[in-house]
Amino acid sequence: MSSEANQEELQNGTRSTNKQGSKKPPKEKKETVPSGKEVKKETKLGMTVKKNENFGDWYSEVVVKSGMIEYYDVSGCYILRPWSYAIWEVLKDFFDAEIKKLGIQNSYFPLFVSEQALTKEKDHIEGFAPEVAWVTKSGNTELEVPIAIRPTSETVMYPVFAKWIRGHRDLPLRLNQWCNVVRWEFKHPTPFIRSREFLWQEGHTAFATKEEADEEVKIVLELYRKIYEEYLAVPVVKGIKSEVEKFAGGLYTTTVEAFIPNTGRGIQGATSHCLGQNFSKMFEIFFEDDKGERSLVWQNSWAFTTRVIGVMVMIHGDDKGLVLPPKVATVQVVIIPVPYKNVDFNQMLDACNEVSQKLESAGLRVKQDTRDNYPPGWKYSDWELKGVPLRIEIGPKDIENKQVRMVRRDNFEKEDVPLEKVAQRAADLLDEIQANLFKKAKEVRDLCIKKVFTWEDFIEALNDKKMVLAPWCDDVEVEEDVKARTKGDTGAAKTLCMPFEQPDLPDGTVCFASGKPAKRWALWGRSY
Ligand code: 86X
Repeated sequence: MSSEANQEELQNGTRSTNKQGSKKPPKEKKETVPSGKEVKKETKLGMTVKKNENFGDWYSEVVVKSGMIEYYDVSGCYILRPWSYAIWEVLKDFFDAEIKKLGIQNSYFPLFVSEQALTKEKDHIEGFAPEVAWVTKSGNTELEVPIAIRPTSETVMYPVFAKWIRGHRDLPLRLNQWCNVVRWEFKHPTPFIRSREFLWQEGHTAFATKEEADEEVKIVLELYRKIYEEYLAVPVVKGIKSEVEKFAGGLYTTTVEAFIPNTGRGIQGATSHCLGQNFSKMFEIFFEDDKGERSLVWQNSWAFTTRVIGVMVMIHGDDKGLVLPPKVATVQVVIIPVPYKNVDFNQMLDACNEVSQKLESAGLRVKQDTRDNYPPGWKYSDWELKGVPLRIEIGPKDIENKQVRMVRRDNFEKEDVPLEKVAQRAADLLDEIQANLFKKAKEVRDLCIKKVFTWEDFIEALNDKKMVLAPWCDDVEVEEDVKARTKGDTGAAKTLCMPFEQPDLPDGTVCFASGKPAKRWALWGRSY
């Protein structure tokens, strides 16, 4: 992977050799120089791995070289650099404004959980216990009692819910927090997709009635769909999790499921749970209704995490690097002057400034790359690597003709646009790029859903790296059985969800796995 030195160079623009245009630059390798010291050779700046040839390496390379991620010396932890953190901020701003409209308030609860609180609710914690990280020392002194770091905040928040909720006037109680959580995963870590520390929002709400809770679950899930489809241009399937796959502590779990065609794996995008009264029983969260009767509250919880960024990278990235949907791109348009030998560079800069101002006035996020120590071609590759949706080139001919050249990152189409139309055309092109990225991703995704009725066809589709939509009896034992029968080195198949949008299920249709009467269609697949 890229050396630290190179990342620094990308940032500071200090490199002057090794143009990206050169066909076969040296791969990173250690060399012994006469002094006997090992010297790390410069790593190539552009992408060296092809998405379809080695997807895992391609992903690692693209998140680092685009400037999204820096590696860190604690396994499973990554530095989110401005190039990725800004995407998180766009999504955060959107979601935060939406939940505030719903009457949900932000708050902040502590990072640490006492052992007593964490283990109060044993069934919920049981399977997760190995993932909990503990603080056991301060300096060299053992703590009297170890303190856990939150893997999720139910056990932090619900004891105080019990304290705050007395009567029906205290309801609904609807809180959210933006924070980090730590889960000491042992599966292979992947930036954004599976990390030991990640950022999320977690919403925790309490209602007097199940109907209110049900309603909120749906509304929040729709916000998650919008994050994926309208911001990240990633198609998702909305649905409900099976008994096996739902959050065990809750009543039911709804989900948005994405799919990564290169690996043939589904990936849980975000979840919105109705917890029912399970947690209110355990944490004794009662309220007195208007008739003076004591009842348990109905609760929900819901979250989306920095994983969304990884899904977006996997879906849209290509052999040249990152491809950012305009709605989340920090820089939507990059302007690059294309000077020729005898041309006054200041005149070029004036032209760039003029275009930049037009675009900024139209509300677009613009960057001028006027570094004079890189040739234009090098800059093109650099911004392609970083995924900027639209490039504007301005050369002497363009200035003469009162026009600019626009080049799309999604399909590399070029067009010349008259100066007086730049703002409108750039805005329109960004909309087209956003729409096109979603359309292309959805076409590919739709081709990855195979509808089957029999076990043979199910296995065939699965081995063909597809998701499988199959009529199912919805029995827990049958899902466990399918898992057991598909267990291999690529991982077992499970239900991703039962889509809300269900195809017709004619009377007499039987389950693909058990032959029992089918109750509904379920979407199956291998998954992350
Ligand atoms: C499940 C459930 C739920 C609030 C959400 O999905 C939305 C936001 N929480 C989270 N879950 C755990 O409960 C859990 C608990 C422990 Cl102790 C752990 F180490 C890991 C966990 N992972 C997931």
